[in-house]
Amino acid sequence: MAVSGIGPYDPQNVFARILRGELPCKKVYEDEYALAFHDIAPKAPVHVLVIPKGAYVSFADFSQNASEAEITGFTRALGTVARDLKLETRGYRLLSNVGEEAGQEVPHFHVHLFGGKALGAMLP
Ligand code: DGP
Repeated sequence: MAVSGIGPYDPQNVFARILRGELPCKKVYEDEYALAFHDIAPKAPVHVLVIPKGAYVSFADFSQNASEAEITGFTRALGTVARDLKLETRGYRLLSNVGEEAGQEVPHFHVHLFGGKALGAMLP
């Protein structure tokens, strides 16, 4: 079920549990600010989720409440993951669902990184 993109952070959400090492993930990148791992149900040949280490429900929360260091560090990590996965030549897509109407399911801010095929026109 989709979640609200704002509101209190649930420390038991699956990405919080992955960050704490309580659940496994196929990690592709980690630094002080971000963790990136393969989506459990990939929608493209490359489908990676990039999440901040801080406790933010959604982009709405992160963009307003994260520190400048966290925002910079996370943004830099996103680009680094795309570069490390060699997606820069052919291109890639970043997407973040925020809240119920966007279909956000996991209430820890995450950016989907898609690539590895022609992705076509962006749909709403
Ligand atoms: P969203 O709808 O934007 O909240 O997307 C959540 C994504 O998270 C969805 O593509 C499936 C993925 N996902 C959910 N649970 C897990 C999990 O336990 N491990 C991994 N790797 N991905 C998960």
